[in-house]
Amino acid sequence: MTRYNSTILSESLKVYFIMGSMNCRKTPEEVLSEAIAGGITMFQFREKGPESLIGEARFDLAKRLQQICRLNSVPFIVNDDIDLAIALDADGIHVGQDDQPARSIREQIGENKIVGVSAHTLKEAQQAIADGADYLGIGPIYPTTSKDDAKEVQGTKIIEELRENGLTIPLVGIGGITLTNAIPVITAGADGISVISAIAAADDISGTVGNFVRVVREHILELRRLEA
Ligand code: TZP
Ligand code: MG
Repeated sequence: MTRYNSTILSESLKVYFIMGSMNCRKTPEEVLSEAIAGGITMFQFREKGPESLIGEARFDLAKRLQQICRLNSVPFIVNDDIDLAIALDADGIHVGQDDQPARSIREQIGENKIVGVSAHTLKEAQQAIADGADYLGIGPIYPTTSKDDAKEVQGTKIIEELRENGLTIPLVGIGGITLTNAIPVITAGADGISVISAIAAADDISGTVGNFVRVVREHILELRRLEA
């Protein structure tokens, strides 16, 4: 069952930026501030992998990035780490299939927080919804170099399959999404796109985000016109 208002969440998923310090070519604070200036609609703190911060440094960075999000009314989501999400009173948490089960995450974090779950099949998606997910992350849609243990590339077909099977939960596509391949993700039925490298590694972060926002919104309007 979905607890979080799905219309609001669908808006927040339009351009969902994910990063940790290891994805950044300047300070994470600068990268996040520029991404917010460009118009990102949600942020996920994902500090993991060989070069990532640990312990107090990781906690302190999370807190600083959360503060930047708060000042700008951008929802702040924590990847994987339920203890960090609770300690920071984050707006929500995102978990994968290899993390704690979504049902237990929902029980620990409560009804009023956003729970996102990565799903790769219809069965995983249905289970995540039954376990209390508010939105699903679907991918990798395209090849990605930002996740070492990424599953097989799925293309946009998986999103179409979920919609054809009647799933109405907010969905976001992830994996290798760029300005030139974002539109098919929306056409397939996603509410938005989530992006690491095409934003974090851009020379002009705010300009790139602005273009993502424009491309996604214009295409959603176009789909609505075609449906009318
Ligand atoms: N989950 C599936 S693909 C991926 C994650 C976290 C990485 C997405 O990063 P990028 O750089 O946008 O391909
Ligand atoms: Mg995970």
